[in-house]
Amino acid sequence: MKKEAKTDLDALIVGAGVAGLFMLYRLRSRGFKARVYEAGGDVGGTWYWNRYPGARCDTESVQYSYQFSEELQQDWEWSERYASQPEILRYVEHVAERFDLRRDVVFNTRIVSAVFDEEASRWVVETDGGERISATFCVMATGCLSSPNFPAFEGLDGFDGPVFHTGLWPHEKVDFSGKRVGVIGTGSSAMQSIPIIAREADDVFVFQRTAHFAVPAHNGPINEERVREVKANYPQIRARAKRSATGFDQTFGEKEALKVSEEEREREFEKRWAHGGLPFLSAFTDLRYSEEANRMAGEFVRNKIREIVKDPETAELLCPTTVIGCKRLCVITEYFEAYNRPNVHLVDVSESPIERITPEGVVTGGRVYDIDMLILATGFDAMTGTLLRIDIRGRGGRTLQDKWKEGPRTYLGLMTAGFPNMFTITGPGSPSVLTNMQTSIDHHVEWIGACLVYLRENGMKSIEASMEAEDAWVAHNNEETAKTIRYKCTSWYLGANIPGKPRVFMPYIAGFDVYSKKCAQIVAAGYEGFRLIPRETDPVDTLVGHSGDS
Ligand code: NA7
Repeated sequence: MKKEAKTDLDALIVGAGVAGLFMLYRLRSRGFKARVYEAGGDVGGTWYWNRYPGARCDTESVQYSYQFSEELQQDWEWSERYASQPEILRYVEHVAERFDLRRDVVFNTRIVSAVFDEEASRWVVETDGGERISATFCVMATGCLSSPNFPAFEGLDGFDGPVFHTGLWPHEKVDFSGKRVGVIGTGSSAMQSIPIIAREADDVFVFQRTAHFAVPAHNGPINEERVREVKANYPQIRARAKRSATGFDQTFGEKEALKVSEEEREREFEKRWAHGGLPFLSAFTDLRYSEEANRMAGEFVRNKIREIVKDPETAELLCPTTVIGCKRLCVITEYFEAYNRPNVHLVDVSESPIERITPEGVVTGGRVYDIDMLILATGFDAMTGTLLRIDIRGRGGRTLQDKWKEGPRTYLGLMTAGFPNMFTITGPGSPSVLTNMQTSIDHHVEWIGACLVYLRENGMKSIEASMEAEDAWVAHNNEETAKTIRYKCTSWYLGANIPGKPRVFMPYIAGFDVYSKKCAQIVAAGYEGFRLIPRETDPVDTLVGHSGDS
């Protein structure tokens, strides 16, 4: 028999990463009783799991930080321009400690199901330990990249040595010395870890299916003058970030690459290459829309790779042929240089895929690559993977798996019709992974926090996206995506890295600035497109904003 559900919570939050912890803080500060359930052994989310060597944020540390507490942002000292995983984890732990958050987090506990009880208007959530908890609201702070992708390589289980996934890295140091290490994948995780592994290992074999674009981080000790300036101007910096398309305070080029001279174009690319990081993609306004402009930016990077990598054949293999910015641009430290080492070997698996794994190693192109240790840097079932692994059932017992079988459908990436009182932080349909995650998380947490206060103050028991508003939002998303050239190549944004996953461009592409303005307008119009149901009344008479759905 199922245990009786505990019913003491206003809100149950899934995930104690950057988003879930802030959600807890915000709801607590607004007088709600909230609790977080976390599969990991401590706080940190992404930064708890991704402990592979070289793991580092691709957002500058001074901008990859919470903004809800002025004291916190003034007190915390980052040591590097781009913080490493251990430092970010220490920061998140510090936040948990400083605001006494851990007392409301249940660790080592995975949520396996969440079922909406329509009569009680509450979510009944079950843990992997069989505990059942009921809460009025359920907030999924489950992260965008939290379900590691394990490709179905034949023979993987029979491999003789240890196998690690970068997204589930062990807590203990992995010793590569004297080892022949195989790395499958060449996305950010691989690019960050390969140069470090190569310093220790005897040999590193990198199995590359697609060459990814990357720009240098130019990481180093943080510039004290910059820190002083940032700390003196945090309100303005945060405000500028919120007014930008990317959620970063950065310089955006205002010209079109196709409308300037070759010299000016090269100068701008050089300047951005020398500055380092993701702002490279904002050099010109047409890089995301014009294939020709994009090709020019791509060619600039390819020429850099050709300059860095000494062996011309290897250099050519490392040169991406896709659209730059289509797959997530990687921000690297000495990745291409690693191929100048005699112990790093690039294996092209684009034409002849990995056939199988034997006890000795990796088989491709009819050859066995003998290795002692295998690293899967094979990415994630992004944005929907974690949500769809939970048995989520909304009105009429409809599962989220069923509702999203053709791809995710949401209103603003915050809610999905038929699943009242369930929110997704940085869910599909919101700018999320195309922005500074901290800006997007901050926005969603504040939006949800204010929404719950509004419901309480107005005597509402539930809120739900209307089907009509959701359909319109999905259509708007698709229209915006179709305008860009990002849609034309394979990436995890499109679900293309997971066999059988519907091809839907998941993040909202029109920019954080446009998006957050829309969210504010919707609230100002009385939560337009949402259905709010008062306590103790007939739902049919109480439609707010857009009316009616199925
Ligand atoms: P990514 O960027 O998804 O990279 C995964 C890599 O694994 C990529 O190079 C894939 O090749 C490769 N891959 C996946 N499956 C296979 C198979 N079956 N055979 C060969 N190669 C394969 O994940 P990361 O962890 O590096 O980065 C994720 C995000 O974290 C990143 O975007 C940042 O936002 C932070 P493909 O390119 O699909 O051909």
